[in-house]
Amino acid sequence: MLKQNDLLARALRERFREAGVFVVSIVSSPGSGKTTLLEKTLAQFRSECRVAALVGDLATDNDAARLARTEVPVKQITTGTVCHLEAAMVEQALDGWNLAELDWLFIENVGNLVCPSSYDLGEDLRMTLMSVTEGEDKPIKYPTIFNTADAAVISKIDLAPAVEFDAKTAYQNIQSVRPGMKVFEVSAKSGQGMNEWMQYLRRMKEDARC
Ligand SMILES: Nc1nc2c(ncn2[C@@H]2O[C@H](COP(=O)(O)OP(=O)(O)O)[C@@H](O)[C@H]2O)c(=O)[nH]1
Ligand SMILES: [Mg+2]
Repeated sequence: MLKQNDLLARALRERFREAGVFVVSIVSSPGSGKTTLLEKTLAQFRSECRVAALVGDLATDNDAARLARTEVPVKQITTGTVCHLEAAMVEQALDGWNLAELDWLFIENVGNLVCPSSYDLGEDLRMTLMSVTEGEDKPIKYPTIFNTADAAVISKIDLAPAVEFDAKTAYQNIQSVRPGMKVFEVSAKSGQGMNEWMQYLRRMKEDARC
């Protein structure tokens, strides 16, 4: 099953590359701020670049409706009882979209710190979010999700004082499971850290225009 997913993900990655679309996936526990960060990210990109998003949940198309307000193409993937997205689901959701007309594709995975880690979706960049309200120990309790990501975002940084977030411990924990991992502190509410986050994305795509 996993091997089949890997083969499909490899084919997807090749398709994305040929079409010139840069694919970013986001994983985290439910409620850590994936959709909110994506709403802000899509809104910033859409004036200059061609962006689209896929969003996975077990049920409802609430998140797709939220993201669609940014007026970019969005599709919801409902997984039923499955706690992660698979390459086959992504491939199916892309049906009818011309990838060559896109610069960026964002994929919000199902909220879960365990299942998504072992499923390659063909993305170029995988981000793990961890909000300040979840506790500093999540990287060491769920190391695989951090190990399989390219960079981490500490989200809801505006709430750090209210929950007495211990940034030093959080960084130590991230670095202990993934030495050298790049970490961003972001608040999608206040906008703090959004510039650094957007700059990082653009740098990773290596395409100055978009
Ligand atoms: N204070 C604060 N709340 C946030 C931030 N980002 C998201 N939230 C809130 O956290 C809750 C869950 O956010 P959502 O984006 O739906 O998380 P998701 O389940 O990971 O997609 C919502 O009530 C958001 O308004 C943030 O940067 N700061
Ligand atoms: Mg969401």
